[in-house]
Amino acid sequence: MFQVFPTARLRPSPFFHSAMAEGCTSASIYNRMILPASFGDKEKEYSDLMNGVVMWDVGVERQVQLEGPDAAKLAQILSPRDLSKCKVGQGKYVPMCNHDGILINDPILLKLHEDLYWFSIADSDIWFWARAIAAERRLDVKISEPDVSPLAVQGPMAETVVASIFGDWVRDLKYFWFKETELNGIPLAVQRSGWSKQGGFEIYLRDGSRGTELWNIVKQAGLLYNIGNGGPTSPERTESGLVSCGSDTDDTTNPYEVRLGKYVDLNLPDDVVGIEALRRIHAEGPKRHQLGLVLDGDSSDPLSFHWEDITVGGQKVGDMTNCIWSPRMQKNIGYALISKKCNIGDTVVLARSNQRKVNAQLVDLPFY
Ligand code: THG
Repeated sequence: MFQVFPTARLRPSPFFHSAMAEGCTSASIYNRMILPASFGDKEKEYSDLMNGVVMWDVGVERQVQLEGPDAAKLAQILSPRDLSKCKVGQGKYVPMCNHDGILINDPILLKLHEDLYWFSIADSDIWFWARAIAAERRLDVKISEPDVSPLAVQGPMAETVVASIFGDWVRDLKYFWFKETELNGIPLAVQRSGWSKQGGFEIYLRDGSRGTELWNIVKQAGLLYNIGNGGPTSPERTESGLVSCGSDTDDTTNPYEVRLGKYVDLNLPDDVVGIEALRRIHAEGPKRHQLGLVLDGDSSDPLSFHWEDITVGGQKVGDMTNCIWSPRMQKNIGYALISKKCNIGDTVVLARSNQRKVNAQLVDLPFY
């Protein structure tokens, strides 16, 4: 029996003990934390997400908090998406780039007050990055990782469950908008969001000592709808075309290559990190793009744990960055990060690491 020990280097989320008690069987590491991935029945976890409702411990989605007179200024410096119209209570999906225009994270930004923001981050150390940039620019802003951990409720029945807990006001939340609230004195924020396209909410727990209590409240309310356990679901996110920064990207990938160009505003001032590089990349035209792959056959070993070469005529033209069995398509599908010379409709060859060569068609994303 393999065991891991939550420590300062592998921090448990406030929902960790509940997830273990519910029978979590596999996990991933994200932001130096344990991300529960499965509870032993992936088919059920997928079908609960598609047809019912699931709850996920996504406490690994850490918040990088910017607080103080220059918080808004720093938020804009850190992101090439125009934030000038972002309202208090609104969230926005924002690319984050380095000075070379390379994507380093793709957080959701939440504006809590005029001078208080959270970047709800993907898997990379943005806390360091934000502090360094703020110090170099001599900004008056405090940067911290607050005690805030999201619990996701996803699926077509998620709204019913979340409304039964908080009231009908949650039904009026627009996508990525949120409201600060509390439940039995537990401080929370509730947002319409989540890393699936099946609808739902994320409940941001703002007191880590009350994780089990919140878990039990959601579980209890969900019982009526057979709420399932699970975690961010690879087949669904792939079918839905969601980006996983750090999996679908490497350390040379810019936002234009992975369909995030629409979130870049090139007219922003020059002090935005990466904006000059992004203008150059945009003018020259990105060299690669992200397309869908539909693999031939019903290969029994679809999982790709690392990138695999895509070739045409024996020449490498790109990489397959993920691959998974799609229950909806009954095919192995994946993403290609591939030369602009290759396009939708083309057939390519996957030089798979197990030596087998598999043909695949390039298609548009998202699949659904
Ligand atoms: N929720 C919260 N934090 C997060 C994630 C989350 N941090 C890590 C990671 N997920 C951030 N990445 C994404 C990627 C995609 C989306 C959300 C977060 C997403 N994209 C939609 C799409 O691409 O269709 C909508 C984007 C839009 O149009 O605005 O939802 O899930 N708290």
